Amino acid sequence: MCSTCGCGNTEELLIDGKTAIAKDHHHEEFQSKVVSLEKDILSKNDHQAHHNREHFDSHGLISFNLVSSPGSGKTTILEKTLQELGRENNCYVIEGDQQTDLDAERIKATGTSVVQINTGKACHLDAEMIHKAFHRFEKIDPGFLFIENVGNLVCPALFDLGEHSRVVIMSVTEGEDKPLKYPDMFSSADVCLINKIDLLPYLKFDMDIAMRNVLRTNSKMKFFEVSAESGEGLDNWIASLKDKISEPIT
Ligand SMILES: Nc1nc2c(ncn2[C@@H]2O[C@H](COP(=O)(O)OP(=O)(O)O)[C@@H](O)[C@H]2O)c(=O)[nH]1
Ligand SMILES: [Mg+2]
Repeated sequence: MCSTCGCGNTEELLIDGKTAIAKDHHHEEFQSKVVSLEKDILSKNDHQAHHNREHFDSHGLISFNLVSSPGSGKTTILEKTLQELGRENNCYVIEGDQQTDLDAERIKATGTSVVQINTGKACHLDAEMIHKAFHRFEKIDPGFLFIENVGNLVCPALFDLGEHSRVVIMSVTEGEDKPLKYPDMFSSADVCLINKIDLLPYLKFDMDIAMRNVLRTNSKMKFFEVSAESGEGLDNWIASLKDKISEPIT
């Protein structure tokens, strides 16, 4: 169970394909306490996220929250993106993982300023963690801030970090059905990178079905088909980032 958002508290049983929820008195009382606690946590988070966004704006930073299941390629995409984007732009990265600074080390190797957050038992980053991490950068100039969230398609959907854009990454090895199974993550994002397209010849993955499934949760989603391994498609993604520098921050 997640120690922060209490996400393990909802009990739904699937019996013969139908959802059955235990309805005894104690359960309902417990559920209403959980709901009010969650509302409290989320409204505090939204308040802090609003503050973070103002802070990023005042520093001239465009911020991205990268979310995905573990292993979809968030760090590899970031490494490749920073190698190109970092040539002419200031880039900053906040790394989120339950344990280790392995990803921060990978980002540091690209020459980018990076701060690692270890969330311990928690399965997502929240706005307060980002606020504290942001103050650990020695110097901030206008440019790009990338936040790599904890690998998890569930809880990070609930927590606004103050980002300007939420980027969900799904890789072709995960199957086309993930947007249907984890709709909150896809409906809360505005950009979807479909990664590992170099592996398509070896898989049954159907790109049209995958995109249709994403669009069912979010009809406005903007797609990039990429391979962080071969570099295919990354130029379009990076060009879209460069375009943002000339757009007013919304
Ligand atoms: N074939 C292939 N492997 C990839 C690609 N992107 C990432 N990987 C591999 O997938 C694994 C997980 O990548 P990583 O970036 O650490 O994922 P994260 O957990 O989302 O940060 C690593 O072994 C990467 O080398 C890709 O485009 N194609
Ligand atoms: Mg990673």
